[in-house]
Amino acid sequence: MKLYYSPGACSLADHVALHEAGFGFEIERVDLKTKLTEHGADYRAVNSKGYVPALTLDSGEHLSENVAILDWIADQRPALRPTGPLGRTRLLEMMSYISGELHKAYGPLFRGASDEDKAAAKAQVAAKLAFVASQLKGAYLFGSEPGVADFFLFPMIRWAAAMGIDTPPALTALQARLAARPAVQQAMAEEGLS
Ligand SMILES: N[C@@H](CCC(=O)N[C@@H](CS)C(=O)NCC(=O)O)C(=O)O
Repeated sequence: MKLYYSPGACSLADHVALHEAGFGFEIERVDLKTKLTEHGADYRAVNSKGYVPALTLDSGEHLSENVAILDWIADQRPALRPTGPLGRTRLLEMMSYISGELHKAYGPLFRGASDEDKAAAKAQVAAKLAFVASQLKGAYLFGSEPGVADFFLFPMIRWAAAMGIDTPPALTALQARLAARPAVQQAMAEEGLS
């Protein structure tokens, strides 16, 4: 199995999740500007959308989209998702929000947007982080143990801190708890972030 990533990008969520799940896997860095991997291969042959993450399974099939990859990991390791009859549905509900609303709201902050547009984007991100914080069911999103939805949040809370965006204390605390976990530290070290 191989994860294609860019240091500190949203692919960090999948990197953490794979370590938390206890999988053995390789990683290959992608240059998001040239779309070449660290071995000089054309990343578009793996993911024609050109963005990270992508996960190549042992079968040779490629998965893309954080929601799909994280859901697949949780399917292999159900301890990483909420329980109960609506457990998977609640997980997809939260991860769809993180992907389609929170992640998307960062868009102008990663592009050459005007100062006005960047300020508006920061306010949008802060509001969406506040909504996510209001959904915590304990120390983590779905209770006292972390799961794939928390790992999805991890890079986004890091970006908020780096960009000086207001982050609810509950999410800052969640981030600190995740950062102390060996799987997170391993993923960070492998991406050259620590
Ligand atoms: N919907 C995609 C979005 C992935 C995405 O936006 N990845 C960013 C890094 S966080 C990227 O690779 N951007 C480079 C590009 O779009 O060219 C997902 O959730 O997997």
